[in-house]
Amino acid sequence: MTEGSAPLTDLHPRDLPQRRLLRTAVPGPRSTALHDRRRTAVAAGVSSTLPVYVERAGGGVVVDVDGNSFIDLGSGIAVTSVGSAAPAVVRAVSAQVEDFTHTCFMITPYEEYVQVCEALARLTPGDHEKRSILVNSGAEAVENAVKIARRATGRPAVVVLDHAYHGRTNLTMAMTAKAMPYKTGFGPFAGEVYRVPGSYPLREPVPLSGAEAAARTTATIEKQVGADQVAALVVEPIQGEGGFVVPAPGFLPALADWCTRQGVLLVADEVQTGFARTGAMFACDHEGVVPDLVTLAKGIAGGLPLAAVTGRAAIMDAVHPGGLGGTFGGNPLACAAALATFAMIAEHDLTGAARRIEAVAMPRLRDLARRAPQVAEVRGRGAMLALELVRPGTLEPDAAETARVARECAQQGVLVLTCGTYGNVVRLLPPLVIEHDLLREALDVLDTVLTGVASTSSPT
Ligand code: PLZ
Repeated sequence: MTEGSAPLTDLHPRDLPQRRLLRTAVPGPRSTALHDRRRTAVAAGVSSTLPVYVERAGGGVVVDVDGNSFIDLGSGIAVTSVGSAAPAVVRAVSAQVEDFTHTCFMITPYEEYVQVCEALARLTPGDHEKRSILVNSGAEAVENAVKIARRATGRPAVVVLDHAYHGRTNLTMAMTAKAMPYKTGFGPFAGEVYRVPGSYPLREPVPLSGAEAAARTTATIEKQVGADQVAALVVEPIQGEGGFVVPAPGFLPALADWCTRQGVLLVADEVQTGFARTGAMFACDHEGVVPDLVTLAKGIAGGLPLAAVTGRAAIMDAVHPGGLGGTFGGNPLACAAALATFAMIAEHDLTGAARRIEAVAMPRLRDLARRAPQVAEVRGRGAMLALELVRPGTLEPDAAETARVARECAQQGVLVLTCGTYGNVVRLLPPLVIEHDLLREALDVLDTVLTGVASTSSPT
């Protein structure tokens, strides 16, 4: 399944021009017609950020049914890090689909599942012995991490942080912080989930070091839950949906130390941050943190649905045979895609590519922040970057301005996403294979939209 050393030209679908091009208004007539049709068939609860209907996507662009070509700064929410329809992924999946599409690993297993688990043991933080289970979505990975942690520790409680996002299933809704749109009206929620403060440097009433913020977190757990009741502390090393919140340095290591002392399992939810996105293979690697369990999804398989829990062998193997599973978990097409994705990350140095994206974008965003008074902070790592928007001169979140920025960028052919507990964060998650000229062009558009002034130069 591993590709030989692929040429650099193999990064994008060959016949898909890497350019921004607007042929119609956004959305165009074909997208508008599809959107009308959709309303009569698709549940209203599923919404779309930008109702342009996609015909093709790859490299750094998404092309819609009206022929508009958008610069993609979203990667389908941090999924297509190797690009959509990455040639190596297409080849691997095409070969696999000819062999077999499904047998169910719980019925008659296959080598690709084992290969993915071997690779995850090698790639994830720490050189201890590890085991993995493959599932279908980030939420399912988090669910399984909690099952495993409870079974291994014999303890009931799960602790999560303010601003956390862990999914939309019943248990993971309880673990997710934000009520609207994720939880409102969907209760009652799973029990034994406790929320405590984390580290959100911009919004601390008093500046706190990472160690001080961690002391607040662990003191709250000790007081309100009791450390000996806690199976797992589940933490996103950089919070995703909650606002691309990078904790103060030292926060994660201090939590890891406390967990070790208390026999609490540290679960790193690397669903959004994983697989080279932040300029390291995993965000925990930036601070040398070695979690007991890691949840993985999104960027793992070049766009195919796959997720995993990887963790210490003794903890993972505490679960009785038959205790974990699912019909589709570790689907062979998704496994083939994952193996091709891992090979692409290594062969094309995509962790380095994420750092190079940061090197291009960060100075531009910092310069922009000096000129755009609504930008309170620029933050993030690698190709996971964000601007938090406020009413100028205050820290009051400005969700309306954030929505305007995303809408106007789209109208100018640049796809950016928003996030944040307060809906006031513009986030940038380009595919790691995006060409730098295309990235610079997208940043020019973002600059114009935020400042109202046409930007011409790229100070890089
Ligand atoms: N953990 C850290 O970021 C998914 C959610 C989009 P699934 N984030 C995008 C939406 O509105 O549904 C996510 C995450 C972290 C878990 C998940 C859940 O992953 O694959 O969406 O279930």
